[in-house]
Amino acid sequence: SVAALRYEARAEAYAPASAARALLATMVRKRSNLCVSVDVTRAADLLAVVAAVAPHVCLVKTHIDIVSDFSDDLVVQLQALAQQHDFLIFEDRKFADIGNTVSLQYAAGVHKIASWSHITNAHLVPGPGIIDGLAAVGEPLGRSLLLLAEMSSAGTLARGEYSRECVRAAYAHPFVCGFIAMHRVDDDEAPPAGQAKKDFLILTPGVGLDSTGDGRGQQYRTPDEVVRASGCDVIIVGRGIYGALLKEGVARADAIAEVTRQGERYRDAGWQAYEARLGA
Ligand code: 5FU
Repeated sequence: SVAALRYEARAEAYAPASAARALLATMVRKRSNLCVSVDVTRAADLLAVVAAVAPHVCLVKTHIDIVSDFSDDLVVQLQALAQQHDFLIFEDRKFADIGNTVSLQYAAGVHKIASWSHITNAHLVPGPGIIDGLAAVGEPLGRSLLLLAEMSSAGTLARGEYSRECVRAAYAHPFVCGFIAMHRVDDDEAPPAGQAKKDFLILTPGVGLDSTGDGRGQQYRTPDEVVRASGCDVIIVGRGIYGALLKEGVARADAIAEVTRQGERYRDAGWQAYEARLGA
């Protein structure tokens, strides 16, 4: 399993210009396998959270369609922060339509996701044409795609044979660099005949140190369970980091300071779990 290898040893498995390789290099430089998920609805809050945790993260995950006051300027400012603090951007768009439609959704519309998001993701429900549609837009730009092989939510239908089908599709399309998954799904499926085992990145949401769920189906595990015990590569943490900003009666400066503290805490926990995995 690639889980036994250091991140730096795995970078060469990916095309030199690909987002996946850039992400591994960033993880090594910053000693961070933490992706912050910033699910706030105001542009100013999004930028404030990102600025507060930027030194501690390798990746910033957005749901750009929840930002009520979205403008192109938000993207410009997010990109400036990415440059300044050395992180990549992952729009968690979860594409799920036919190839032709997802090409348009990825390239055009209000958000023009492909123009700024290094990594995005898709469901395999429509079949492999969705990968071709996204690759037509993203591959020339050096973008990379994750397939949702599993989800963190209770009762998810993405499991078993469906998850293995995602691994098979990933072997067939070099645009796919890995998976959203809860464990090393790529170890569950042998490579296609005549092909060597490939390196895939596993990015894992549903990570929290202080809570086991949110009452709406989200299920949290600790960085140690996710990275050391389950062999995943990147922890994705949302409310565990920016939660203070949602609390009534907390002064904004205090909330922002807490965001920084939590970012540091999850970065340390994620990296410790990775070091423990290598030492095992
Ligand atoms: F694909 C998935 C999944 O299986 N679970 C998730 O929670 C994505 N997510 C996203 O990760 C979800 O849409 C949120 O953006 C984020 C988790 O946020 P939390 O605040 O840490 O629960």
